[in-house]
Amino acid sequence: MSDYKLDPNKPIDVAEILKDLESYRPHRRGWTWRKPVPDLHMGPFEYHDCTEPLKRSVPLPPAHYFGDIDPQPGPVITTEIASGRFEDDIRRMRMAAHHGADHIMVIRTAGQSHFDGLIEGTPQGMGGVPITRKQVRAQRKALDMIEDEVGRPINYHSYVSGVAGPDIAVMFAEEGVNGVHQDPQYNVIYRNINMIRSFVDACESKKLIAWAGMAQIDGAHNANATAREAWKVMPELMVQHGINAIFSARVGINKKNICLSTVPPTATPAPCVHMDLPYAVALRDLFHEYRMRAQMNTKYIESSTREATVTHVLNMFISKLTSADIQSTITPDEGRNVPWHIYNIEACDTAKQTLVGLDGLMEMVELKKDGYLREKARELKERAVLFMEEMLDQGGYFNAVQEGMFVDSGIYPERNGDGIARKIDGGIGAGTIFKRAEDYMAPVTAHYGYNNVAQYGEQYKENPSALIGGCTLECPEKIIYIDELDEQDNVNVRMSEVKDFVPGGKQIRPEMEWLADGTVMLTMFFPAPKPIAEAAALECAKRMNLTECEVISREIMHPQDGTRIEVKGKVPFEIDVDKLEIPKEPDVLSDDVIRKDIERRPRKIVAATVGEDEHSVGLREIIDIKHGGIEKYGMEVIYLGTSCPPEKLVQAAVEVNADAIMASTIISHDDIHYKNIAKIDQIAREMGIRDKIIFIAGGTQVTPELARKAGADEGFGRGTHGVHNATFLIKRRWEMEAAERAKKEQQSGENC
Ligand code: Z98
Repeated sequence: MSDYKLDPNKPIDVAEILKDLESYRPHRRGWTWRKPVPDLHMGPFEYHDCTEPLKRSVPLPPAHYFGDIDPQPGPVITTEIASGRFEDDIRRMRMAAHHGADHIMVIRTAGQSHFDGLIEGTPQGMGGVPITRKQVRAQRKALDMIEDEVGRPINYHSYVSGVAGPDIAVMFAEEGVNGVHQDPQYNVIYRNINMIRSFVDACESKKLIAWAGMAQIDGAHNANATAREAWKVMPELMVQHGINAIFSARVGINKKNICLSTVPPTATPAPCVHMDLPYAVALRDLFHEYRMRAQMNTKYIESSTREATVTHVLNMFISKLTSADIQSTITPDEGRNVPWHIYNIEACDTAKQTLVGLDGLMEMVELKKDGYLREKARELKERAVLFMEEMLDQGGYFNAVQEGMFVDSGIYPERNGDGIARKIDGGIGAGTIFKRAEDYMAPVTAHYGYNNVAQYGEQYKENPSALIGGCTLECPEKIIYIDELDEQDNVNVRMSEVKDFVPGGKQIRPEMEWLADGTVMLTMFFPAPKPIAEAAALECAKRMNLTECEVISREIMHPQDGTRIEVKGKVPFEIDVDKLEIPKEPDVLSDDVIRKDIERRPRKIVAATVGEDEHSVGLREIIDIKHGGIEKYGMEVIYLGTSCPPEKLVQAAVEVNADAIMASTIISHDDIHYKNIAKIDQIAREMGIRDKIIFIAGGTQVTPELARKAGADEGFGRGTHGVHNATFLIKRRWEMEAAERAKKEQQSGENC
């Protein structure tokens, strides 16, 4: 067994994850909700609806002002990851987990619903990944390690849909998958799978889902994504939710794990909240025993990340007002069909930021109990009830589907006649359902319905697999693990093709979805109408030597005066990491540490621009509190102004007993800046204070090495901020104090 462990300071090693998969067993089963911490104190703040913080994570960008806190909101956060190569998705999962995702949904390659069995091996996917045992096992194994690293369980999820639904459900139960979409209506309506087959299969699938404690999400959102006018199917959506929810509960799934796939039915520029909120309220009224998974409406997703982000935030406002349990973060990638790392992560951050930003909202506001909101919600519920009554009149669900009642774009009871009609005896798998024979027997766990095991003894009724010493659910060693079947299309071949680019290695290429794919995105603006701008953008990308260039987004700034274009393309080279000139990261202490040290030992600093130098702007930036200068830490700065003679600067330092001298010089003609630095050093020596005082020099033309050579303790050039100076002043004083202590100890040693 490989003893590979994730090292927080190293890239995840996918090759290690793939080792010994045949004997890997998942750490746990079942879905995990976040743990609320009602009055959570983090940094300077108190949170009201946040959950247990993570052990390791990447906080939101401004968090460094507040001690790098990373509060985690209440809802589980989903990200949908499936670039087509599961091995690359493993790295993305780790990034997403660090940004707050605890529900990793793996989108299947388009149309896996039509496969009538499990697929083995790990072929490359299109628009998703083929769901196979090896792929699931590898990703669950990686997530087992990632969840230990971040300190929170991560729910792994995919689909139990299609003709092979029950086979997939068994495999998922065996492999520790924690959440699934399961809804027979999806198969019927969108994949034209026979309805009797779908509903019978669903019994088996749901039984397994119940046994493994998975969370289940339904497929109702697809009506939203399909209907010509998505907001008009609201009553029908409630019916679809109702059918799958009660069906699942009857088969035995805990209602707390039955989730409705809810979608705000409108999109910009509709008056979204006005239309979506009553719908969300109606859902909560009808389905208060169940959970809600809120997702964006993918029908209206366009390629603008800005627009998608605002829509996402508006959607989450509804989620917050109506307490969604799982928040999806489906990204504008859906609109561009470019499943890229950065957009998964950005959308997770958008969710975290919005939901934490709305923390405690419901302590301050309340949804009105009467008026438009409640009347509209009631109207929607009534329409849903009428829909169900008509279904009964039709003779039940199957007949209603046959009559085209579903995904009709009229708001029920209005009908547009554009619904999706399916035949009861038609579709894939029609005629494949037979009544179980008298002597039918399947000695397996989590099996639905008549099983004829009592003949061997009553004790087997609850535990049929005891007859064979346990099935694969109890005895995973009975699982037959098949590695790769296709010699060309498999993970080993794909990884060997990019072996020179293994993360952490010597060669690197830009990447958007697959290791070393070389893909970059360029944003451009042209003062021209869209067609010209598009063509010009492609031409630019080509002349920049990018290959496979494609426009992925265009936004009109003005029909004639300007267009914004985003282009993707590939760079035809790689970069040798060893040949890169990597500048040293500036050394900075945290604001807290600096402040505390100033409290311990107050500092006075004399500062001026020296010689005949009137350029004070840079120095003021370093000093002034308004620009984040060193005053903000409580350092007292005695500013002597511009063109200060070196003697005067040192004299002032003596008079006020300063901790440090700060000299700024911009003029560099005849090396006057270094000459003045040398002068200050010289005078300080003559006055006997050089070994007690810190002397730093700065200016746009100052190079640290040359400033030190001229006599300063340190030099600061272009790009310096107050914090860099403050850090140096503190650290140098620590060194001086340590040297002082060592000297004293040595002296007292000698005296003994
Ligand atoms: C989501 N953003 O996951 P095939 N079953 C159900 C589905 O909703 C889907 C599939 C199967 C969406 C993603 N949903 C779209 C209930 C897809 C996909 O093999 O393509 O049919 O599986 O919420």
